[in-house]
Amino acid sequence: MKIAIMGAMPEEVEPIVSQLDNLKKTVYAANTYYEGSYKGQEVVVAYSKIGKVFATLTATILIEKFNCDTLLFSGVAGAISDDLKIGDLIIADGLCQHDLDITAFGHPYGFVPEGEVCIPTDVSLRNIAKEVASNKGLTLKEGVIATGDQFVANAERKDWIGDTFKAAALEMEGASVAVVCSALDIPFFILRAISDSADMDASFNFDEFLESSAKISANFILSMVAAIQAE
Ligand code: 4EH
Repeated sequence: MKIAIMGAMPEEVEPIVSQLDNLKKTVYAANTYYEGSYKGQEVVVAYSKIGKVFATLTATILIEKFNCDTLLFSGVAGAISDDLKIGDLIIADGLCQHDLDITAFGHPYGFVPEGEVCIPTDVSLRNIAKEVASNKGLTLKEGVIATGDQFVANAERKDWIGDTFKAAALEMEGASVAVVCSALDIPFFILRAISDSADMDASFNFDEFLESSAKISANFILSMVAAIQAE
C-alpha cells in the first residue's frame, strides 16, 4: 500500500512533510513530490497549487506516476453551515463542482453528461476517520463539500452554494480529486479544517487562521495514516 497525501497550498502540506522519515524529493511536471514514510507507512506528499486544474494534475500524477493506491487530502475550507466554526474539522461524504454550469441545456447545476453532481468518498476511509476522532475525543462533522475556482468571500454566493448543493463547506480542489480518483478507482478521503466563513470577512480570517487550521487537518491526517498502517 502506498498512500498519497495531497494539499493545495504549501502551508497545508508542510506540517506533514516535516514529520516524514527517509524523505526523497522529486521534481516532476513542474511540481515537487515528497516520498517518505510515517510510522513505517510509505507515503507520497505534494501540494498541487490552488484550484481545480492544478489539483486534477497532481492527483493524477500521484496515482499514475507514483503508483499511490489511496489518496488523502488535507487542507482548509470556508464554512457554509452555521455550526462549523474556525478550526472545526469536516470530512466530505461527497464532492460537487459549484461553478460547473450548463443549465442552459436543461441540466442541473454541477452536472455534465456522463458525470454526476456529487461524487461520494470512500466509506472505509470515513469510518477510519471516525474511529481516530473518537480515540482523540474530537468531533468530526460530515457533509457535502462544494468545489469551485473562486475564493468565496460573499454571503449571497455562499448561501446559494449551500442551498443548491446542500453543501456544508466550500473550497477549490476537492471535487477534482474526486473526479480523478473515482475514474481511476482509487479510494479517496477529503478532510478540511475551517479557516473562514466564506463571507465578507473571509480573506482576513483566512490570512489569520490558514496556518493553525492547516495544522489541525495535517495532524489528523497523520493519525489516520498511523491507523491505516496499524490495521
Ligand atoms: O486553495 C484555496 C485557498 C484559497 S485561495 C482553497 N482553499 C484555500 C480553501 C478555502 C477556500 N476556498 C474558497 C478556504 N476558504 C475558502 C473560501 N473560498 N472562502 C488563496 C488564498 N491565499 C492566497 C492565494 N489564494
